[in-house]
Amino acid sequence: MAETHTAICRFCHSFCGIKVTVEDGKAVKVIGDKDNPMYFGYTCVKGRQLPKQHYNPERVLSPQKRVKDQHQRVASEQALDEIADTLTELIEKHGPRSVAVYAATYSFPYPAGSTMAASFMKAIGSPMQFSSGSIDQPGKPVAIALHGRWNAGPHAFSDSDTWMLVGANPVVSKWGGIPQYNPAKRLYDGLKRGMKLIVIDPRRTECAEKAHIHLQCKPGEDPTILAGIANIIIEEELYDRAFLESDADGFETLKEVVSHFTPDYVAERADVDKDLLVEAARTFAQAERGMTTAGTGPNMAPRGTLTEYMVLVINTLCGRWLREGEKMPNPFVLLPKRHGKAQAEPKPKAWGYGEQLRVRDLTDNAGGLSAAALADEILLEGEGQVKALISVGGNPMAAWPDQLKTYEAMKALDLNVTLDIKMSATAKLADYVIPPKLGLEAPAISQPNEGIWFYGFSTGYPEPYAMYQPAIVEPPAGSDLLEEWEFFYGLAQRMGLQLNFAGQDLDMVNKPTTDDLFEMLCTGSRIPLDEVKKYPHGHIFDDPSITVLPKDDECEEKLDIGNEFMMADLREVLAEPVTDHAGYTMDTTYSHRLVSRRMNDVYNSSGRDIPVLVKNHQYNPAFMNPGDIAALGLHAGDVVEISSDHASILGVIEEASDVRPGVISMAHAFGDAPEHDKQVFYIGSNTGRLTNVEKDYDHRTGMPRMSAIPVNIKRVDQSVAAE
Ligand SMILES: Nc1nc2c(c(=O)[nH]1)N[C@H]1C(S)=C(S)[C@@H](COP(=O)(O)OP(=O)(O)OC[C@H]3O[C@@H](n4cnc5c(=O)[nH]c(N)nc54)[C@H](O)[C@@H]3O)O[C@H]1N2
Ligand SMILES: Nc1nc2c(c(=O)[nH]1)N[C@H]1C(S)=C(S)[C@@H](COP(=O)(O)OP(=O)(O)OC[C@H]3O[C@@H](n4cnc5c(=O)[nH]c(N)nc54)[C@H](O)[C@@H]3O)O[C@H]1N2
Ligand code: SF4
Ligand SMILES: [Mo]
Repeated sequence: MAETHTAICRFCHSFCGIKVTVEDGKAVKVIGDKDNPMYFGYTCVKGRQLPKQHYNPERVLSPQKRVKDQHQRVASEQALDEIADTLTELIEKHGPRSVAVYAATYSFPYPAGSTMAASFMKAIGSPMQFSSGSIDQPGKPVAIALHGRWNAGPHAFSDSDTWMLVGANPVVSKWGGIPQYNPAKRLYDGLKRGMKLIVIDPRRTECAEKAHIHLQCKPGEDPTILAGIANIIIEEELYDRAFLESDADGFETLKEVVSHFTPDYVAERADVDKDLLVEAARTFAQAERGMTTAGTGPNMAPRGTLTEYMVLVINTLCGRWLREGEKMPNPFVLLPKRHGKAQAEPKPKAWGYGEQLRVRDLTDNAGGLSAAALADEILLEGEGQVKALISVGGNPMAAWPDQLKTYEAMKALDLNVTLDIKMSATAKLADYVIPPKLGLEAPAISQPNEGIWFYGFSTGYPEPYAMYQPAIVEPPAGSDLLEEWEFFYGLAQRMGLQLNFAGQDLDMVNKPTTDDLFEMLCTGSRIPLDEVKKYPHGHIFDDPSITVLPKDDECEEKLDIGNEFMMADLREVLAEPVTDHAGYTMDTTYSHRLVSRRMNDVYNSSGRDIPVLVKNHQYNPAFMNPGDIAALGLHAGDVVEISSDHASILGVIEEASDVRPGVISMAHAFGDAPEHDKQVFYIGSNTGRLTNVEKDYDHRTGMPRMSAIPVNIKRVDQSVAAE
């Protein structure tokens, strides 16, 4: 018999409200839930494949242990016993720092898992906690630490009359500025209202198509462009003088430094039309409301922190922060009530604290310990060497920069454990693969999408929305699955550890349920979880009485738009020769710049085992401008070698008139270990291999150059892709 349940899609971080048809205990169909007040019935092609994901023949349904290069089924109890023993031994011999956790993409939708992983690490005393956020946009939190956070938050998208997207494509990625909850509809509504969208991107993206102004710039020149925009705003006195006087420091310093970024200089350096640049600055600054936000593109190009800082500077110049008496767009639901004040918060330390990594003088920082240094930490012998790695919902072999180094690191580990649903490129090298329950098999809460408020600015639900979902189907018969939190709890039990979860000591004898843990995560929430559970379609728990409070009398804190480190970085940019196409190293021996991008049908390395999602592309094409392809004597479908100064990968050429000349646009997280390179038409290739983690990296966050990578392209004998 068929029944319908509402649920939260956890294929991606967007958490769409969906309706799932369940027949004979199995999910058979997913559609959008029109009664959901946040998503209005939206789903994407990935979400509609949840049944295929859950019942994928390739899905790992019981723990796997590697015995002489073969993986064998092992009972979860036994896997936990053995892993706990090995960890105990390693900690006794090498200390707790020898154990590292990498909590990645699929930690986000499972907050009990990520919190339990952190509790476990605390209990063993290891500071080596890494997340994929550190190879994503670590410059965001670091820039906020330097500039300061406006306690009440930014202008909302819903009543803005302009928005500027810098290297983000939210319509596809559900990230980067437009609230990621049916962003296409939100953008459509905004444009209909008259919103002026500005996009800065070397590609004419789905968002750029809709933009009032598109600056199709050279990649890697975002600090230059944003400094140029700040300069125009200052020169033309388009800034919010009153706000700057009351709430910002550093105006005169900023003014002096950006004065060198004249429209002529920026136009030449970033190769954008000068008049269009000036129009972009005016359009943004002359509007009443709206933010500038940046995505992964410029964050992965050199100087991501500086880009994020200049984004904040432009917003502050224009006073785009909520003021006293305005309605708080989202005072939170499943988190304690947020009653913002119209003031800057005290600035936390941005870097130089906490754990010191053994390479590149990196420390803990507001963006977290750098996962780009984790392979080094595994390979570098000596005191403190990382011997055990637990990856939670991540795929280092697909996603870490410098894949060949990562490959060596994965093999060098004494204990390599991954919690994954499939035999990923990382799982194939792991000692243990622990498969978890999937999204429809375990309860869910929307709380993580509230929590990302603290990660960036202008992220998270634009209204106080929340939803809970119980488990709606049983895992496949005969499977032996652990939720992510159960894995860490099971280890702790065996290792005799007392875990503290979200501030409370856990009962280490009587195992809690996922719902118990959710209750703990929601302690002190503005709306009790039980209340949220009453609304199967999700609900907006509005309270118009929650308005922005006035500034505290004693508050002297200000936003800093002339931070000394960032101004020094801008001066460094100025000192570079204009002929440099993309950042640090003046090098004209490379003809192209490879830039990052997302593809709609897959999610990082996920989705490639689901036929409908790879019907267009099993691989990640090397998208290039048709003019460039012709100039190089190439044709669509040709296999080429793409070489950086660090490594080479194969690519399959595809024509894309939306890509700027001089640029190759290619998605990440494809490919596998080097012995599979020839299968480029089936598995694509790994762009991460082109990155050198030791060069052109951000000295505060460790973020290496993962976009705007100088490369050369060479046609190769097509038989290299023979298999
Ligand atoms: N060159 C280059 N490198 C990049 C990027 C880039 O643009 N260019 N982007 C970076 C960014 S932004 C990020 S966030 C990282 C991503 O880095 P990672 O998170 O390390 O990579 P993913 O491919 O998302 O890995 C997710 C893994 O989780 C598994 N999985 C799927 N569903 C579940 C589940 O329900 N539970 C569990 N436990 N596992 C599940 C998938 O099978 C997959 O193996 O990559 C970064 N690397
Ligand atoms: N369908 C789908 N959705 C996803 C993902 C996915 O793999 N597939 N991944 C998820 C993840 S992990 C994340 S972090 C988010 C990221 O979300 P976004 O940041 O929106 O990611 P992209 O869509 O890649 O958009 C980045 C844009 O930056 C541009 N770009 C590249 N280099 C530069 C540069 O130097 N300067 C400028 N100005 N632009 C540049 C690219 O052309 C691209 O259009 O998306 C998430 N959503
Ligand atoms: S955007 Fe697609 S994959 Fe992401 S939550 Fe929504 S339906 Fe699921
Ligand atoms: Mo990401």
